[in-house]
Amino acid sequence: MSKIEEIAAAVSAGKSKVIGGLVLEALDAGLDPLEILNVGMIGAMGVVGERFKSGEIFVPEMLIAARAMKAGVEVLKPKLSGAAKVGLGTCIIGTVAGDMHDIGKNLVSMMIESAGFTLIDLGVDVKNEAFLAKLEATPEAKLVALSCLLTTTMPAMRSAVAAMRGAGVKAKIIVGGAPVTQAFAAEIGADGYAPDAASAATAAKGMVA
Ligand code: B1M
Repeated sequence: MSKIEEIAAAVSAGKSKVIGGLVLEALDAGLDPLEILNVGMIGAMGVVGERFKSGEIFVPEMLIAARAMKAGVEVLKPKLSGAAKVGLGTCIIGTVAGDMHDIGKNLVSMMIESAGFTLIDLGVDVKNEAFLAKLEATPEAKLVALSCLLTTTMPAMRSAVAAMRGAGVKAKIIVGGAPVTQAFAAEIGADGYAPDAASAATAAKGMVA
């Protein structure tokens, strides 16, 4: 079994205690941190999702796999995030109301922060009122980043963008997450969309330039 396969197996089996060591071994062996993340960890979460969909595993197993992924990302973090050279302004990020998924959002946070933004992370299940209150308290914010992982919370994303537009928020809005598409982003009036964390950082930089 290759090191990447070992990492993927540990993530999908939810082995939080061993994942850090495996990631370190993979880094020591010269493997690319992005390959470890994309193929080893994100790939494994895809498999976990498929197993859940087919009824092979249930929510607790998804949860322990998520914990293992988070433990692995912690070890990988220093290798993925570079030191920001410029201050691009403040970005407020959150997963929309009703949605508890945060692994993708956390990766986006990490990449946006290392691109040079000051990050305010409101966490998961963020209600429109919480976004608006933080925007009011942070009028200098240049960007709002919204994540959603469920088709059932896509309406909450639409509602969040509408609430911000209704309140006259000046900050640009970028959206993303597994069910979100460029077409949906345009339809709900977001300023930007990105399919993954690395392109979210690139898009974010372009949006405030
Ligand atoms: Co959930 N879940 N889950 N889950 N979960 C999915 C999303 C699902 C696809 C699984 C499946 O059925 N195949 C499915 C959604 C189906 C759908 O909507 N069509 C699903 C379901 C149904 C549910 C529940 C409803 C299950 C239940 O209770 N019956 C429930 C909902 C809870 C809620 O939110 N209200 C639920 C719960 C959970 C857990 C809590 C157990 C756990 C989350 C733990 C956590 O996040 N702390 C969990 C997990 C782990 C998953 C899967 C297996 C993995 C998600 C993940 O972290 N992926 C997922 C299946 C899958 O993704 N294939 C699944 C890795 C992560 C890096 O990817 O988040 O997509 P992702 O982020 C990507 C991109 O999307 C993008 O960048 C990242 C990559 O670089 N991105 C952005 C994300 N946000 C962005 C923002 C941007 C730009 C890009 O700009 C701002």
